[in-house]
Amino acid sequence: MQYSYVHQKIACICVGAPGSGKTLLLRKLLSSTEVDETTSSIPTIGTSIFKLKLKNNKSVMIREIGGLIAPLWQHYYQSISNIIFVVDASNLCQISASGILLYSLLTEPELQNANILLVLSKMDMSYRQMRNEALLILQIDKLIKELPQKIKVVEFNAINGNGADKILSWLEEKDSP
Ligand SMILES: Nc1nc2c(ncn2[C@@H]2O[C@H](COP(=O)(O)OP(=O)(O)O)[C@@H](O)[C@H]2O)c(=O)[nH]1
Ligand SMILES: [Mg+2]
Repeated sequence: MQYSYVHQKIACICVGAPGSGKTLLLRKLLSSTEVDETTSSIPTIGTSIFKLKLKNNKSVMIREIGGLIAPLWQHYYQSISNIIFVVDASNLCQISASGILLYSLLTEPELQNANILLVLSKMDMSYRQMRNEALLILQIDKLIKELPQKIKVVEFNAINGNGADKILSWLEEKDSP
């Protein structure tokens, strides 16, 4: 399934458990203006598309796919080379659920050559020990060593936008042919 929008192909998807922070992350990347943190966002049912401006007049289309339709994610994998996987670093109770979603995504035959950006979100509500714990539970070091995909980890705080520059640089790097 190839989706075309304004003559541009979607090459990146943003996935993660419900409430992990995907919509707020993409909204924050979309606009450098402050996002009102008191507005609670509505869980994404289905998918939404974000067009982000990159350097050199380039742009990238990113499809957010809600965690509530995780069983349907696989229908959106075709021609996807970059995946942003969001994990809520402030909620370790949900981390194993995220792990299951991440592992099943990483074993998809269509995604063996994909670049994965693992975003630890809500870093304003997390702390170093929790972040380390999250990476340990997900066994990220092992995944990086043993899997064919290139996996990069970044931390993100939607309240002050810390980490947005790293995510944009990753998108710029992966977008260039
Ligand atoms: N404190 C804090 N809250 C966040 C952050 N990112 C998301 N949230 C909140 O977490 C909830 C779920 O976020 P949302 O982006 O809708 O998650 P999605 O279901 O993955 O799209 C919302 O109430 C957001 O305001 C963050 O970095 N810090
Ligand atoms: Mg959402």
